[in-house]
Amino acid sequence: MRLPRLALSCLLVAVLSGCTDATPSGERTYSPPPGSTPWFVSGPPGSARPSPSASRGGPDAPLTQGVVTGTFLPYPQSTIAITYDPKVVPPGSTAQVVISRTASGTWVRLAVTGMVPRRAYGAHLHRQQCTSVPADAGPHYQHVPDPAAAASPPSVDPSYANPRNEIWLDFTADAHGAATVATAVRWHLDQIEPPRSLIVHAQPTSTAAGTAGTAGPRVACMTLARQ
Ligand SMILES: [Cu+2]
Repeated sequence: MRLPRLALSCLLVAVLSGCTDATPSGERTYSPPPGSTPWFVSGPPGSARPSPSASRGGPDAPLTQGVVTGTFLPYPQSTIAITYDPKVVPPGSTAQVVISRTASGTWVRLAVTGMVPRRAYGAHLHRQQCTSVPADAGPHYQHVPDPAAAASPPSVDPSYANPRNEIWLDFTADAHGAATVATAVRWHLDQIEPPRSLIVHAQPTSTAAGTAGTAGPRVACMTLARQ
């Protein structure tokens, strides 16, 4: 299936420009690309609703598509959706990640509630699952790995650390602390080593050479798939 060029470019720049559909109520919504089929690892459609902890199809289910929802709490109150900085990601705030595999690639949506109103955050999919230690989630998930990052992490070369080779989901919370963003890339997630976490950062993501992909401290983490 080929997406209309306009729709695809709209999705590609959604994070930066807020390219959205406006509902009558004025809320912004994002829809999967036409023809894509969301597939719910956590059960049939309708069963994937916000819960105190993230839900998934099973401990070994790779999340190459599906829905994960979580409520951020400090560790060890939650071991799946963890806030590392309660001032920046308040306990009780929520995140939902939807991943759709499409004919042309992968579409990812992040919806959050309960964040600090009007604050700008960085957010990415990372390689490892969350633990009590923010760094344990590892580097960003990259479609084409930055060879230089193997010897000298993290990847800060903008030719690899960019929103076309990684999944970036930066958002700015509205006056109520909510936000919804979406991005699309032209590749599929690895079935064996999918991204295993969403990391929320304290600042928007840099795109400058030498700091590309960095976004300040890791303030929250939600596990998408266990190892
Ligand atoms: Cu990150």
